Amino acid sequence: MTSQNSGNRKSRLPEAPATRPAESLKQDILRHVLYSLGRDTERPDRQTVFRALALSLRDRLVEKWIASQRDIYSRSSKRVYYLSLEFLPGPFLRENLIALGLENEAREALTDMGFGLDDVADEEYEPGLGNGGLGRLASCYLDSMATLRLPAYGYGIHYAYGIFYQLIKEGRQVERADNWLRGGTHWEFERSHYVHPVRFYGQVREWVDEQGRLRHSLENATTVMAMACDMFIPGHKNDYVLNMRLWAAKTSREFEFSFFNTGDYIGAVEEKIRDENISMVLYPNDEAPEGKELRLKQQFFLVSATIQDIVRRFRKKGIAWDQLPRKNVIHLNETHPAVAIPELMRILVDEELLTWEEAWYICVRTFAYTNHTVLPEALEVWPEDLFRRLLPRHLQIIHEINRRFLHDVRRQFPNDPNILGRVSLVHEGESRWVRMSHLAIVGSFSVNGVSAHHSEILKESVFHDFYKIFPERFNNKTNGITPRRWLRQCNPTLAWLITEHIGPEWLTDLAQLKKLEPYVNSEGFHRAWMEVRLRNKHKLAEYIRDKNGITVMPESLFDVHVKRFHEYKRQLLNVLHVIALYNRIRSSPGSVTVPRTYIFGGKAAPGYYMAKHIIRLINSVAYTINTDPRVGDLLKVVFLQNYCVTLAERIIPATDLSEQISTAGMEASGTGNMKFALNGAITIGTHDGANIEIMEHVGNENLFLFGLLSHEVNEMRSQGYNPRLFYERDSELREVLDMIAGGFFSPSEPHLFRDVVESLLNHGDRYMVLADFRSYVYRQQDAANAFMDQAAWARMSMLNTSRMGFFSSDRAVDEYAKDIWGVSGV
Ligand code: GL7
Repeated sequence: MTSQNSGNRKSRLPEAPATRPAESLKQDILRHVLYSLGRDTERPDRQTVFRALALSLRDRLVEKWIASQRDIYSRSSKRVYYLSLEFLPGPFLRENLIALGLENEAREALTDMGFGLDDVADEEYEPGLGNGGLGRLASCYLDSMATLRLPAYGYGIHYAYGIFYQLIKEGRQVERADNWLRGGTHWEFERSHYVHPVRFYGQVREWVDEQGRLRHSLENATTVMAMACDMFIPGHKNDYVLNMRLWAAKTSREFEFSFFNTGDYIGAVEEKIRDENISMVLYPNDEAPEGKELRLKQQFFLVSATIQDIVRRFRKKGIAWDQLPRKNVIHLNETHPAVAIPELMRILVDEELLTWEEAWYICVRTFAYTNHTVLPEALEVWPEDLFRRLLPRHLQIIHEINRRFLHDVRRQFPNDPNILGRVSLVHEGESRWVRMSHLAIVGSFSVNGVSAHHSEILKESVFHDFYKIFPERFNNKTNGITPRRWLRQCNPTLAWLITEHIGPEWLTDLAQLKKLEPYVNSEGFHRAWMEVRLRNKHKLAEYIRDKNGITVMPESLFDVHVKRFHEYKRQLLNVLHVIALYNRIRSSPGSVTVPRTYIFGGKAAPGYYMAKHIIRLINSVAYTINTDPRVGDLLKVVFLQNYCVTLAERIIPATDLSEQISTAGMEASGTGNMKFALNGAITIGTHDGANIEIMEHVGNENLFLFGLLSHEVNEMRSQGYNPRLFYERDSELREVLDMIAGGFFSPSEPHLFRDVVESLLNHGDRYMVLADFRSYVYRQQDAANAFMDQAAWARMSMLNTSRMGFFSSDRAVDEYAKDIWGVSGV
């Protein structure tokens, strides 16, 4: 239908637009197929169609982004800069279509061209520019900042290689490089003329200028250029788009005339390669920094380029420096970008010639810091020598910050001389280390943890001294997740069912899910709810059959443990229980009545021996159980390789039981726990991180908590925890451990897993696996019993979803905006 043939019907029908949105989208796709991708429009392949669709959406995003930037500028709003070494956005296509309100149009346009939207969307390869929860949180927050129309910018690094691709080969994790840029990028704009110099190494020159001032400058520095790559993050149907700016390293040589004059061509090219290495690869260590020079370089690279961008924008305003904190807030996502504090000091003191006091006044009103972990090995420190070599001026500035800080602390606590050593920014012992968390706390006006429980632990133990010094800085911001991706997009049929009953407002006001509660007693709603969930399980079962060749029963209890592999997350505790169930099935076949499908997924840091070994153990156990004819359909164990955002989107909507079983006091918050509960899975978990708040919201009767509380963990440790006692007292546990140690699951290498058992029995069981085993087994039995009553289970599931409104990242970001950043929507 075109607008010309409307004739005299025109008066009766609403005016049709010149072209329908679906038609105009189709024209754009075809135009990009031809002119941007250089392909024949007659028979484009699916990948080409995906790219052309992405480019068509980018066109729409950039228009809205320009308009949003103009809005921010004309209102002279205070800006938020969110600095993070990691972002884990996941695939963009579906999310952008939903945000732009173009899903149906895209489906129609593609159908017209002979393609299905789902197939085309599956062509997208996600950028894995983060390790896990911390990076994914940053992306959820950008989504919410855009939806709340905040004047915000995300800043990160454009790694050429993201988190490795995980293969499971013969039960073992094998890492492959993740060449996410292989197919080109379709969402971003590379700003090749938009670069900032970043300077490392060299020596500090001290000199006195004509006005008699002591000046510092860096001589013989190495310069690398940071090039901006911009990706757009749209708010939900609000025409507002913000920018995630990722810096890619480029050699400065190409920007210097001298490049052409050096005789040493190959030498120059080698230098180029070395410089551009800075943004080559994301470090794959979750919660345990590697301490490599290149990593510190990456941190400074992000910080220096970003601060230059911030300062450039601020200068355009032509207002005094002391207004900087009134117009800007810089948020540090963990300590990774904390070198921003001495970098801003350096610019203000060395380049802008402010006094130290003036500069410091500005700094501590500009920075805010979020802590995401209390694991001692994850608290970031750098050897002072390395710092001195790479960032000599910054180390001097850190020393001066420390000197003044310790001077104040000495005055505040004259009777506690030991406090100085404890809070110093530099750890002094046999070797000297710069403590990044201390720098971040001293240089920020706000320090927050990521769940109520975690924030208390920060105040009571990890940062207790700092809490005494700066009590007003400490606060909590419980994490949240975006309901657009983690319900609407990943579980469209459930989302549709919800919208059908309570309208679509929940998408931007998740507390509205409460309105589902009256339906909890409606039989029709029950049925529909469980049908959707079962359909999701069927789809996952198909995926498992395709990928792993294992047939699982969709009606069985899907018990899911997906997240990074780390001993504190206790995948080992889970597998001990799996083995216990297996033994029960073997010894008394009638004793296990609820068939279960165990699904594991997650990556281990490539150098983390025990985490990788546990992956191997799980795969060995899976093989033994899945091939044992006595087990049949009662028990299946599946390890899905390469857990990532895309895979999470498949698994979460199909989960019945969500495993959140970290040692109490060790998981700062968790966000996977929220994604599962929002989609109607029931949690089995410990009293840790955000599990506690989930329990407070969904009700103790709608999840299964177990195990030691964090103060009990500490008490047990300080009284001398003896894991052997649990082994000796519990015959079921003993049998399980003896089987592992005796090679039951590794008959060709009987000693293979002996060290796993030894870590529990002879090396202290740092993560209290044995102490929690029995209560975990009991709670698992409760879960199985509950699952037998499908109506009651459905009720629990619906109540979980309906009561998860608090865990929206919109709520979390709104709290950040009001309590910390002092900004509101434009
Ligand atoms: C983490 C915490 O471990 C996790 O509990 C939290 O939910 C997340 C986001 O706040 O941050 N800290 C951390 O270093 N990583 C996390 O996932 C990698």
